[in-house]
Amino acid sequence: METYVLKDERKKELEILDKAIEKVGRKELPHILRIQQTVLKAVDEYMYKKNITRIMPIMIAPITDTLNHDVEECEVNYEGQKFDITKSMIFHKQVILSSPYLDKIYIVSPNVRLEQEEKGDKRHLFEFTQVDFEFKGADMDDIFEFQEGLVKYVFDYIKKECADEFKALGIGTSHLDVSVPFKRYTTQELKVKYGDDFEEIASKKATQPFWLINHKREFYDAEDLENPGTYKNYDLIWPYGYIEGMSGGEREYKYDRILTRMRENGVDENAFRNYIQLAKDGKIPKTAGAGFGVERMTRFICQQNEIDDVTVFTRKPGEIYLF
Ligand code: ASN
Repeated sequence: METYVLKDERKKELEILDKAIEKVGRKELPHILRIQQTVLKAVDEYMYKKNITRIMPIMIAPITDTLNHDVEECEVNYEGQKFDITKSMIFHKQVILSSPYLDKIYIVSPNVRLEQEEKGDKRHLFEFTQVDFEFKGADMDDIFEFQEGLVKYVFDYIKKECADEFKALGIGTSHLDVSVPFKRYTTQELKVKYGDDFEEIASKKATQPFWLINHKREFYDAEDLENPGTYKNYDLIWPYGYIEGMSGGEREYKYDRILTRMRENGVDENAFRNYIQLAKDGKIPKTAGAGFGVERMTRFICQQNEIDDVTVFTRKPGEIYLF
């Protein structure tokens, strides 16, 4: 009996193996990957021209992003110390900018977030890469202008460089004809208009990317003290139903504000004691920044049904993984 079960399980596994190899062998894949490669090339060029310093990613660290939703924990023990696997480099970005010699930085940053499986979810991978940037002294308007310039630069570049790829994928490029500045909406106004699913509905109706401002989320995004309960943070929403593609904010950087927000959010202060110490010593500067998902941008550009369509190996939550 036992051997039958084993055989059955093995049979299932071999079917999954076939599927995994079919996924690697899709004829669309090289075109999608070429477009993604061109995105990264254009991003690097844009950053280089703007004199933004590229930092190499950190993959494990004693602190990482607290996130605003639950994911499974994954810790690593090394030399008697506990490390988390990077969920985002938000705190590293702030610490890097404590240097008097660095003002603007970015990282092509791999992130691991062990998301729960959700039915119909087309936009999460449990590991992905974001282009994560942070600027000293910047505010929301600076980030909007910067990112609008980046999106336009990347899309114009792709249209020029990747005509053959779009032809091979059988899609046009009119969704990449963006006009800046992008429209700005607050979460409150769209909620009144469309109800709880406002992000998805507004994205489906839109034909241009737009900003969605004011989200109640992680402690490090700055609260607007002139309008308590509202926040100086933002998402960039891709149109045609592709939803969130980037998020960021002005940051809390003052000791008392960081502590207040941590306490409101129930963050473990002991785990963050060295970060808090830096804030107490006035070493965390005023900054703003954001990060956009590379695979999400690729999915939008290539008009793929779901985010896992742009990966070589499946990283969709809830699957069985062989590689
Ligand atoms: N990169 C984002 C930011 O800069 C944070 C995140 O990925 N959760 O705000």
